[in-house]
Amino acid sequence: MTRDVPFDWLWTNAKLATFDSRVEAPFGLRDGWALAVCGDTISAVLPSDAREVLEFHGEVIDCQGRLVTPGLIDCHTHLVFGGSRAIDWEMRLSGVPYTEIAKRGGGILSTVRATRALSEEELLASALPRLHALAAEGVTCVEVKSGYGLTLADELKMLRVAQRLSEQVPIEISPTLLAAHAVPPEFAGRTDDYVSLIANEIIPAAASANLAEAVDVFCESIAFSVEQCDRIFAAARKHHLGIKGHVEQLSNSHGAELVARHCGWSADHLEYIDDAGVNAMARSDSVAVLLPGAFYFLREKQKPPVEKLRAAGVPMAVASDLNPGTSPFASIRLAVNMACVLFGLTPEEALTGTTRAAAKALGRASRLGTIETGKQADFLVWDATHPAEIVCQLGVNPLRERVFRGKSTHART
Ligand code: DI6
Ligand code: FE
Repeated sequence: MTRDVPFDWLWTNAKLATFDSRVEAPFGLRDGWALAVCGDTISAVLPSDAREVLEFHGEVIDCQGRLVTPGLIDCHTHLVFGGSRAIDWEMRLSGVPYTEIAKRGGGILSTVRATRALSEEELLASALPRLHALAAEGVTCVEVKSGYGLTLADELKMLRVAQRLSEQVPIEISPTLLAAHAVPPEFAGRTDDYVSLIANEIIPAAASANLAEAVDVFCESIAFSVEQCDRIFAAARKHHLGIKGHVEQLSNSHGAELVARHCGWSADHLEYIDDAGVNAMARSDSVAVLLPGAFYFLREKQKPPVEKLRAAGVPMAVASDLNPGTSPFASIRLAVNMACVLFGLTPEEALTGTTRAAAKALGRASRLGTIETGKQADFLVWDATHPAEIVCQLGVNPLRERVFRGKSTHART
């Protein structure tokens, strides 16, 4: 074995879909290659017939030609919540629009009531099955938002639950403070006062307790204005937190430009983004996060302008938006499938959207999202030979082995 590359494990005879942008083949494919792991890090990516591989005497895992991808990253979820919104859905199916249900005190606020009523333990227990479902599909990193507490104590409770999830499941959590999700009933008619509470108290408390990495907002006519979101982002930046925004989902309020102006990690949804928004995103380093689950479930008609985003070179991520009201789907594979069928992404773009681009949308591009030397050893072995197979057929899970930080956490014999 070579002296300069330390290996603990060697995964050989793999079809590596590296998603490394420097590899010119589609999906960054390297057929017949090997992946070396040292501790929790990828220590080398090299051909299976390289001298170092042939001379290695440690633990060798023969992938027998199977497809290996980076661990999947779900970069936008609201997976911690109480209650169910099946009744809302029934109403919407009979013709009542989402905005009307929200105005009647249903929608987000009914989930707020149910979430406030649960203890931290109960909230944790209710979130675990959703997290297990994502992990079983190969998700190794997931963003989790608060936003159903809307008081200092309840937002921090949600963020503590998000943090504790990673003690229960081998997965990396990226916690996001979304106190600006809805105006809580106590602040009805006093949105600016609630924004002050977020900027002056909730953001500083979450930052000092190290419970959030980023701050998100719902920038929409039924939620917070661009000016209010601007105040919240300024507070977030003061505390060195990343910036994310739910923008242009139901109408165009120029939220994407605001995110770009604050050098945000991502602008999410984007169905109604206009040319000025696309251009602003192209100039900034922000990722466009597409959420086809909500588009499908709300039976929206306006699609995000994928061709324009593509032409402008804006990186596109795809996420589940897992939440009780508008995207109740604990499946990243379904989100990728929908991104292709409903939004017109290619399977390569959509899978890049749950690997390399998703890592960037969570400020983790240097550590996660591709199979490259030096990155965290999060990868998946699939019973598949072409990447499109892993998202084409749903209902059968082709995941064979899930490796998180170097260790196998799920193996099918
Ligand atoms: N946009 C969404 O799609 C979710 N939040 C948001 O700002 C919906 C969340 C919910 O309805 O509970
Ligand atoms: Fe969302």
